[in-house]
Amino acid sequence: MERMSDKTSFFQKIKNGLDKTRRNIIGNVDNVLSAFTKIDEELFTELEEALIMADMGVLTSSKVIELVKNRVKHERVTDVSKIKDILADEITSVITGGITGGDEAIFAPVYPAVFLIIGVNGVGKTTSIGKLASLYKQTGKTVLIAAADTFRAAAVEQLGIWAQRCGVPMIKQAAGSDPAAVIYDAVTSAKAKGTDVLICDTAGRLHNKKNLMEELKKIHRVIEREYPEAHLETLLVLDASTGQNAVSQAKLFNDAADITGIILTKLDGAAKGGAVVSIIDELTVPVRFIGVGEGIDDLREFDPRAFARALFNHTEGGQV
Ligand SMILES: Nc1nc2c(ncn2[C@@H]2O[C@H](COP(=O)(O)OP(=O)(O)OP(=O)(O)O)[C@@H](O)[C@H]2O)c(=O)[nH]1
Ligand SMILES: [Mg+2]
Repeated sequence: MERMSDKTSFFQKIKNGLDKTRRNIIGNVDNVLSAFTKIDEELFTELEEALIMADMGVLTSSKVIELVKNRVKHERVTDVSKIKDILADEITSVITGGITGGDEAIFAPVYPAVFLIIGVNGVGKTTSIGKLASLYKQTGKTVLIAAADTFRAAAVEQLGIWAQRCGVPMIKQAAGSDPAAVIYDAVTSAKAKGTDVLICDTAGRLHNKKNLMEELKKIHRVIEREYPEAHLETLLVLDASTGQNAVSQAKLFNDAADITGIILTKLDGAAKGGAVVSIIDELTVPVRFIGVGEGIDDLREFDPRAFARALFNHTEGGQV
């Protein structure tokens, strides 16, 4: 459905977006490698620190270095200059590990589907919903949006603008009303119309964290009770530019909601993009979509192989 040039330009956006991250990772690694003439334990210790400095997280950095060490031992590598390629290889294997990827079909395991979009304030939930609505509409699916962030009046308005821009309907109620009631209305409407994808916005901030988590649980229960035949995806939005904070947020939200996937936003210009590697490695749920800008077309399905190619500045095109 997409033209090759669209894919290539999106790939280019990812590559450009990962520029700072790449310089951060490769720069740190180059600094270490240039200080060594032979491969020893100290080199590996410093390499591990370089990855941690690039926000790759302690667990993931240590895992990557173990993989590199094994390769070096197995292949009897003695040349320091070979380490960089091996490192890129092993980071790639962590990024692509366990995820098949490369599937051209747009993500939605079963229709009708409900996407519940959650995450802390400002990460890009509402914007991602606009982009998702457009993406599904372009593939011929019917989409309905639910404005269940009733905490701020402006939130409903902002989502309304996206709905209009995509030409999809939106269910809303007055600001301050019960978000679960909005969801109930939206489910009723989706069932009546036979909508393929219902996408629900939620608040990122309430009076306190406990309230927020309780509200998400309530919304979850309403969808499960009222629409058991729909495939429910709870997608957590994480801002890639916040580095390891994003990993902590995921752990926090996972306690309250059964997260089934991640939407990673703001990969354009994220200096702390090394965290993406640890998000993929440490979280048990897959990254489903990535955002690389504020425009309506700046969200795509995540393709781990293409992402790894973009990270290491390889030139081939491909869907990311
Ligand atoms: N550069 C860039 N900006 C983005 C991306 N996604 C979202 N944004 C911007 O991030 C800001 C916050 O986005 P929202 O979609 O309002 O975030 P939210 O999670 O809905 O925020 P709350 O409703 O306050 O919880 C906006 O200025 C968006 O344009 C992205 O992929 N790249
Ligand atoms: Mg919002």
